[in-house]
Amino acid sequence: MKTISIIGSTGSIGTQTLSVVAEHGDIEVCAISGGHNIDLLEEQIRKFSPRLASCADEEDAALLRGRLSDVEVDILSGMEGLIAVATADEADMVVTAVVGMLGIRPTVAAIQVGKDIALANKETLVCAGSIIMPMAEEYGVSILPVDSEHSAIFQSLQGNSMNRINRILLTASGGPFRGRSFDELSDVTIEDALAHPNWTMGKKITIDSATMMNKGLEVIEACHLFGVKSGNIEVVVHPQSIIHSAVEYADGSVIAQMGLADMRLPIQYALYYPRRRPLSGERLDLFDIGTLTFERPNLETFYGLALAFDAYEAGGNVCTVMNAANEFAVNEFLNGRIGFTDICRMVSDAMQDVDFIEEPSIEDIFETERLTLDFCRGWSK
Ligand code: MN3
Repeated sequence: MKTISIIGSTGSIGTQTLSVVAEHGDIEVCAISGGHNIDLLEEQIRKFSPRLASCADEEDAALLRGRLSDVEVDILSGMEGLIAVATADEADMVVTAVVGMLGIRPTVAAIQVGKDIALANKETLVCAGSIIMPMAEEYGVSILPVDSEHSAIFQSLQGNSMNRINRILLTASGGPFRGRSFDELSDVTIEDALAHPNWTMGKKITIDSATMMNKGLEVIEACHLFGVKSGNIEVVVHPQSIIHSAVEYADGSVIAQMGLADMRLPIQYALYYPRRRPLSGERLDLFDIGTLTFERPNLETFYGLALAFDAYEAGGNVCTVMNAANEFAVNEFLNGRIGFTDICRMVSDAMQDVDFIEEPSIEDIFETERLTLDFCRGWSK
């Protein structure tokens, strides 16, 4: 029986991971961590019986210990708790489903004790990919992508270990603002930006999809995961979200993975790799879909995507600056403090301002984050 731990169990990917686990009943969950939603965390602990759980702060942890006095479970909090969950002895694999740079330290800790990683936390690779990937190799751990596009690429690579990737076609839905000009986005509301046409996801990634910064982060994630240069990645806007991405080989053959937009599929593929298991739910009906369409992304409207290509090409700590500024700006937007188009403006300005470090260590990455957040707090249009 496989045993997993999950950091970020109460979020969108975390809850869907647990629903896959519940559907099959042959994976044990030894440790989970959540944020502030302790009602859901309590429910998950009662249902999945992990021996260790963690939440965001000590106040919540104390509350949870009281509520769960009838259950045998250790409850920790904060970064210490996250790392304890990520390195739990019995776990063969850690699902990293937290949002943001919060995932870096626990992911590093998990790799260093030899856990395979089902990676849903793309910010870790965006900021620290050049440290994480060689480290994974050194410790002999597999990094299995959970992001739907990267899972599609990974699935399209099966049986092709002898073949070089010519090009990756990274598909994007285009989000709720596809077809608009940059100026038309200046007064969109939080509700408009949260209305994603195809996928139900957490708030941060939904806003990232509306700016297409998400696709930018995914370009960088793909570069690290699959060892390609950004010049070998083509972003293809595909509004139906049926082709989840594709790989082109030397002979011009393009292998794609298709399916309905259901995150449980890439989650399950990572959990059971290389085996495929039955999964409940609707099946893809091509007659029902009828037409698949493709467009080039508009890099003027969605210049978050252009910024990500720039950041990757600049290298060093620039992706960290971009990511940290974006995390801050998205939060500011969600709290009504800045407008939608300010998100990419702030990110772009931060990328100009923060000092360049050629080969950042993990500590340099956090220092870069700190400097970037300082800059963003003082930012004005
Ligand atoms: Mn994705």
